[in-house]
Amino acid sequence: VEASIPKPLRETWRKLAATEFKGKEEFQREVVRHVETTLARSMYNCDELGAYSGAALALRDRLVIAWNKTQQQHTFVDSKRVYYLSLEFLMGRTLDNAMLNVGVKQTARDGLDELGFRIEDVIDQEHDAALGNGGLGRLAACFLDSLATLNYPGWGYGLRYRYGIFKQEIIDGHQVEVPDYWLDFNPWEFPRHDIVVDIMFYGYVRKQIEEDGTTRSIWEGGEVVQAVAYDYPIPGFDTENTNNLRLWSSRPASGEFDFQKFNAGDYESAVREQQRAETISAVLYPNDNIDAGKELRLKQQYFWVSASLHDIIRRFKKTHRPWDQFPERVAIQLNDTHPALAIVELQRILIDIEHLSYDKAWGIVTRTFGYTNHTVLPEALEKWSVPLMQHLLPRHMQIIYDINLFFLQGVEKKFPGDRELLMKVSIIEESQPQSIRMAFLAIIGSHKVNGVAELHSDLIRTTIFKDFVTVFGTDKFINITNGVTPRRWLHQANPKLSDLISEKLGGDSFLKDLTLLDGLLEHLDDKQFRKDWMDIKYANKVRLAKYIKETTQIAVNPASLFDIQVKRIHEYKRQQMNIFGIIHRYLTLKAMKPEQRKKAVPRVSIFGGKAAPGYWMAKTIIRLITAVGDVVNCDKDIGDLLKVIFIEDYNVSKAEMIIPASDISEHISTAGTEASGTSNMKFVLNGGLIIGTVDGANVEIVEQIGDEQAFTFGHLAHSVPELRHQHHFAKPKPVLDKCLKAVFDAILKGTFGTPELFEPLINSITEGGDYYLVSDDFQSYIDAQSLVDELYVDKDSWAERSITAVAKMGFFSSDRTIVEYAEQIWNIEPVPVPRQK
Ligand code: GL7
Repeated sequence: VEASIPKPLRETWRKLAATEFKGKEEFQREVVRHVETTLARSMYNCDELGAYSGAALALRDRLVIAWNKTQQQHTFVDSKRVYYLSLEFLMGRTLDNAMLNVGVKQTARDGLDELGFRIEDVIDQEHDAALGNGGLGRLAACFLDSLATLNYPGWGYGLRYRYGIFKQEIIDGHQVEVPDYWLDFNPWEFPRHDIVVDIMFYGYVRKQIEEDGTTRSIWEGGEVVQAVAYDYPIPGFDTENTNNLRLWSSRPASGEFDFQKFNAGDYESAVREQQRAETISAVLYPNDNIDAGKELRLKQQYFWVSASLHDIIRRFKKTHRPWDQFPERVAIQLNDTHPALAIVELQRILIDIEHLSYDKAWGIVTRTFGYTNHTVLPEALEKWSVPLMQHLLPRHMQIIYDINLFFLQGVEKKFPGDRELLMKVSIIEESQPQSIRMAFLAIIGSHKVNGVAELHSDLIRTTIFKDFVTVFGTDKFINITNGVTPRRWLHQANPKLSDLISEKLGGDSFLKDLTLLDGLLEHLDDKQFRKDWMDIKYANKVRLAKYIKETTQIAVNPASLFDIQVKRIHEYKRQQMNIFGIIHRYLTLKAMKPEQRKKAVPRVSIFGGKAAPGYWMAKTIIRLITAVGDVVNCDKDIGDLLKVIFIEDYNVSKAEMIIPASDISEHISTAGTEASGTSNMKFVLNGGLIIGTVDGANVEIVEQIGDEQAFTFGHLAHSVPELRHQHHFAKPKPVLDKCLKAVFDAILKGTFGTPELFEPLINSITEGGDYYLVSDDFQSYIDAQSLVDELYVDKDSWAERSITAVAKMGFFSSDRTIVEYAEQIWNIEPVPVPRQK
């Protein structure tokens, strides 16, 4: 408040307030001004990167005005806000999306054109903000877009990693990781050097008796680092509302390095301490659905959670409300268990610093938090060792014990004598050493727990969290099915299709109410419309084919069926089954007579995705894909009938080009393993059909679009445990499916190079219990693929399926998802910012 300008002077400010550029000339003037002054370049020295920088800075000025207004409005209305805590925000590029959201892309296109630049080339200069691994991180980014578009007061809180997810290079068929330093020039971030929070680690806890006789815990003597805020404006689509994403960066508490040490000549150790602090936010852990349990990761979690909570509390305190109103002003969503320490940290602040009673504090905590579970995979469920927690955060360890004790006392009261239940729901696992089950902590500290698709939410209620349903009842465990933002994943990624849909529906309202897509069904029989629809698909395939040619030198025919699987490489996602299927196809084609081959449907199988650097089996899968490509792509018998492509360094901006080009995409995880999947939604929204298992959100997609529009196969989730059991105990081993056996024989014969490379992959199926049930699902997969070939021949009915599918995708907008979170968990209302005339 003391920083605000005195009332009599405010008129002057208002007169001088920054304004938004309105037309082309104003935009151009801003671009040139930024190129010449901010960047100190000129028309003799302005390449595409210069043009990108100028355009980004011009647009950024415009975003900032709306952003400031939004924050002022939210403070003025004093509405309840939601804070989305996520260790990952996989944002991708900003310029194109921001231009479309604020409605200035055409202005910018014309303006840049006259300055000598093609807007597509300018957009292409931007480095992806790749602060995430996969679906979980991209979901957070879609949620930010929907929160802003729907005018909800919602902030994201995360970490400003210096290195995002690594860049993947494929060298001699192997994945090689290269660091992703993305901060060189980043016009989208605003350092807030005035928003700094001290964060402590280690130290000890001391008990102190107060004058009134109560004892207090003092945590002290630890190592302090500083968190500095960096803000990113998040513009909504077709609204003034522009929200904030705040990312924390770490630095030494002193700001500089230790001058005493420096002066004493110990320069190296002074710098080392500085680096130690900076290391906390240096790098994103590159694991998707795998918990590695590293100390630095725990440090990251506490650093981020503590900084965010201090910031949230500071904002709340400005309103001078009593503490019990905190949950009416603040909702905090935990994106997976990564921020679960926030529960403990808020409890600590309330009792140790604000001196609330334990019970009163705990009531506030549990009314504030909601927890989203994103996986049932055992290897992904976070557990922290008790000794590590004790060492790093001694006071938090005490509070976790207290939370557990009071919780277990409540359980014991409700279920007297049930010792087994107590063991099963205890936050502390009696392992060697003991460990903290973070999911249990998150459940106990939240008022709602949600899964991310119907099947997944059912599974968590009946398997991993079933004992908590016994304790808390069913109402606490809800489902909110994931969604994707149609702005980025249709309008931005596939402008031609978006335009055609607008033309048919008489406007672009479907971009804010995706259920309007069902109006397309009226045009289903319109021959010209079908043709236009398929022409756009073809054009998108040409765009991708061109990219493939440029990057791999392999020519693919855009008239072929494009079959795409792009996602993180993981055994449970079963890229190995896809490549085995391709080998089967190859062997089948090779065995045909030339005239028979002519009838085959030409196919391009496209893969993309990163393997976690330490995930050796995933890397072996990549190796096999590239090895098969090397043989198949230059086999003269095969020609255009089959091509196998691995696209290097799959990321958000590549997804925007790849997804609109699919005829078929693969979502073939073992039933019960993929919590939701979100690329399945993106592909269908762009008119591609899916081949998939009865897993994750595939189930609801098929329910919505109709099973004629999808190719499902494989065993169901409820049969999986029994099948695994059979694999484990079967003696003698069951005979392999004969097609799969032929595939393995070909690999072991050396058809794709050194067989030893690939033996572990085969052994995990033939000897290792086939945990992901590749052998059980293979035949059914092959059959589904044959049906794909069969139906693809009739282009007209294919077009009908494609249009029908898109028309029924309205449910999968992340806008619908966010409204459900807002109503069922957060209890927040939209606060629109009045539009500028
Ligand atoms: C994931 C799930 O694996 C994925 O199915 C889901 O779509 C996504 C968003 O809810 O969350 N869980 C997870 O740990 N990661 C995911 O992508 C990394």
